[in-house]
Amino acid sequence: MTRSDFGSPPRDGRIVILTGAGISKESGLDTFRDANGLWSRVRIEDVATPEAFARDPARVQAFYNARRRGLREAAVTPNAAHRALVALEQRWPGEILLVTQNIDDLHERAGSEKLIHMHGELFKARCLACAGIMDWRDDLESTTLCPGCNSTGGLRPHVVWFGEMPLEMDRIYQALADCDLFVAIGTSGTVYPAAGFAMEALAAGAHTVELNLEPSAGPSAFAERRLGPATRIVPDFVERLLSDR
Ligand code: BV8
Repeated sequence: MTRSDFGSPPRDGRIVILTGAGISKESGLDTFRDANGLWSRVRIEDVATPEAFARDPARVQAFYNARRRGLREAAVTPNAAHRALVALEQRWPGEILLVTQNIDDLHERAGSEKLIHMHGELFKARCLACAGIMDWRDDLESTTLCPGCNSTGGLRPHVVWFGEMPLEMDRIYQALADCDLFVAIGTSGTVYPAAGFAMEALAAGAHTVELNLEPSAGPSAFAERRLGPATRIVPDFVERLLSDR
């Protein structure tokens, strides 16, 4: 298969999509670094590191319990951008992989199947005692019993904190090395290793596209940029990709 030198990928090209908090913003979930984002209200060091969990587990559990309750709210549903990515997965003839930094479940609720949650999932818990990973939609406390091993005090959110290894990195790097088109959607490009994926794809010869409300940080590895709210620019982009075939 020949890779396109620029512009959209060959008809049966391989696509890797990376999403961040911006794709869920219009579904009512907070981003992290926007004006009133999550990190403007709490410090990463207090709620999103293993050291924070060891120091004050109740505070960390409370932070994720509040976000889990928020994600359960009826008003929080997938939006047109999530749905456009499902249409692309279902109608694109080549391989496609959706990598999300988000821990919400909006991509799977929209119908995405070829999906990797590289930073874990808010509706999952992990037991430090038995390493079990289980679906979990309720609050977590230090007194919560692990249904797998009946121990207490060991259940944590199945979420990748700062300083921890993101999930399925080998599979992600292989997909980046093989892809013809890389699309980053709604991410500020400030958290590694995800922030380095565009450069990895570019180095592998892919066409790189950023769909964002504002341009992401740092030197750009993007050959193409489209700015606007995700619910408008993602459906437009997918429509153009599918009509160009
Ligand atoms: C790692 C889960 C080794 C938790 C998250 C010192 C010590 C240890 C590590 C480091 C260190 N210094 C640097 C590091 C690396 C560190 C890092 O990058 N730190 C940053 C702060 C500098 N990274 C790590 O620790 C990672 N692990 O390095 O392990 C390693 C190295 C290489 C290879 C393998 C292993 C682990 C990082 C994971 C941390 N966990 N999330 C939780 O969710 O609570 S990261 C957190 O930031 C979220 O997951 C989020 O997804 C991610 C990135 O944020 P964005 O999604 O981009 O959101 P943001 O608010 O920033 O931007 C929103 C964007 O949307 C904006 O561009 C905005 O314009 C746009 N937008 C807004 N509205 C809309 C919109 N776009 C479209 N439409 C709209 N309507």
